[in-house]
Amino acid sequence: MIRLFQHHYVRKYQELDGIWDFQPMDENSKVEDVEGYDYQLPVPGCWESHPSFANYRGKAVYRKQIMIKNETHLHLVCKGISHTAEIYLDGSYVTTHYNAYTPFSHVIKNVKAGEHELVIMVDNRFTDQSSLHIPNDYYTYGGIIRPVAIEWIDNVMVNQVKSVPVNEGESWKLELEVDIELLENSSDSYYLKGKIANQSFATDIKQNGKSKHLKVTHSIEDLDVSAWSPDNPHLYELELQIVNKTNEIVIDDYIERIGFREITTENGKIQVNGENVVLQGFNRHEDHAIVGASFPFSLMVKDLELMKDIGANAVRTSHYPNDELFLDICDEMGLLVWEENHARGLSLERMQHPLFRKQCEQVNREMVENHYNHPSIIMWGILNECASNTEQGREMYQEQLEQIRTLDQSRPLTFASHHRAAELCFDLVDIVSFNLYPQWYTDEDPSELADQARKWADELGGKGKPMIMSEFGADGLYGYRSPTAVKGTEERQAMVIEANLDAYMKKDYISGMFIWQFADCRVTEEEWFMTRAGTQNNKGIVNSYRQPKQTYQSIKNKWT
Ligand code: ADA
Repeated sequence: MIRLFQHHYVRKYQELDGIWDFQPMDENSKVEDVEGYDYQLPVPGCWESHPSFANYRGKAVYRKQIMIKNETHLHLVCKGISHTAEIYLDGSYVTTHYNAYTPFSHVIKNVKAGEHELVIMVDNRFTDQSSLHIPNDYYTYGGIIRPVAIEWIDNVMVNQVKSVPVNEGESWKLELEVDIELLENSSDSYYLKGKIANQSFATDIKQNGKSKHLKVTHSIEDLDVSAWSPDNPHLYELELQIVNKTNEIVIDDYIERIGFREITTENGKIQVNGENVVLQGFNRHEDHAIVGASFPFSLMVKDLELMKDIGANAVRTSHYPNDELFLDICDEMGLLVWEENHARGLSLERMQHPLFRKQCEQVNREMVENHYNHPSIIMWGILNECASNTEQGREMYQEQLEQIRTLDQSRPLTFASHHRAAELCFDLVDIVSFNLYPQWYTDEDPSELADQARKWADELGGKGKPMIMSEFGADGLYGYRSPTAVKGTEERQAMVIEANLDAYMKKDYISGMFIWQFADCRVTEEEWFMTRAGTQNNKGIVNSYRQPKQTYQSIKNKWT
């Protein structure tokens, strides 16, 4: 399932969920060298779910036959392939994409009627071409982990939509920026027709010389709509159509769901529609013992239902952009989302990887452009625990924050820091966030440490800005119970989390707290097995099958 609602009524599309042919490949071989396909694997899915590939790190090919009834331009939409994809149609190279966690698409022009062979080569190795997927405290799975779809496109398509809701007192305004792509030169002219709530509009699409991308901006005023909020997450369907002026035929359409809300950070607090909110939630990896990083809809809902049951109102997509379906559910359930770009714990040396800047630029762009319209996303985060304590690191933080600000001026920005007094980048963001683990990695008192963190924030460029405790928690090995409450027991985990929550929930200057972490997750064996019992990060409040640990109930008692 690609979205939670019908994304097109006019544009024909087909999701390619199903069984694909699969074959692992030798490191040095090429797609054309593959002689036969011995396996069949589900798409979407991680190859680790198959008994023969539970631990496979390498290259592999997926193959699917597709049927095209009439010649068309084919828009191939991939929501996430882990971590590098090389795509071929009928043996011809189409495109390459790096990064497991961002969607991408590609138009293949003039695909003839008949049967075609779609082949996707997938690589999850940690090579020198990868600056963000490295051995880490989470697992880089392999495979086509999120849905793939093909769409039939005429000569013009809606490529992207950016919508910004603006509160005008009695009513709302929706500012739209629509990117339209012309695939062929044609003498036809078009207009854009739209509909939302009680309003319809039509506006000209001005062609400008040879440009293939046309921007249409339009404001829809006086919208009589109910605001989106965590308690009442009202959503409205925005329907856009491209119409041929000569014959009034609708050539393409695009449906998006809009929630009317504004996010601000004033007086040291975070507001949703002017009302202060305190975020209480979880850091969540897209990881599950059975499905790895490839979540079916029902398991996404399950995670969010568990979070709501505990009394959470927020989730941080640590440490990468999530599947859009998850965001659709958050929109519908009223969860507040901190969506984060992809990076965890990169030293300055790692940030100086020759491809780091380029690969981050791409993740940031693909994250913001594709997820722009989700009302649930209330802030963007970047570069978790990287080298924001160095001058060279600061330059890269600045560059990325500026990039995101250019793409989106409607949301506050943050990053999670563990550098304490050595932090150099708090002046660059709207919200300051601390990853500190009192009572776990240190013996510090959570209340005193929070006060100290507020002082660091104030002294280091974060004065007057909202502050979030973005990570705290403790290991709790599921089922390990002991009256000694030694580190690693469920008892100890519950004590640590309680002590942290008791401190943070009393502090007026804390605008959010995110427990590390929602569920246990697999970590990469290389470099991590020695510090992670069972090659897992065991700080989940539920285990990797979502069975609750002791701490579940104690958090729930505090949050509900
Ligand atoms: C860090 C990091 C997390 C995780 C955590 C831990 O703060 O951001 O990804 O590794 O520590 O469990 O130690």
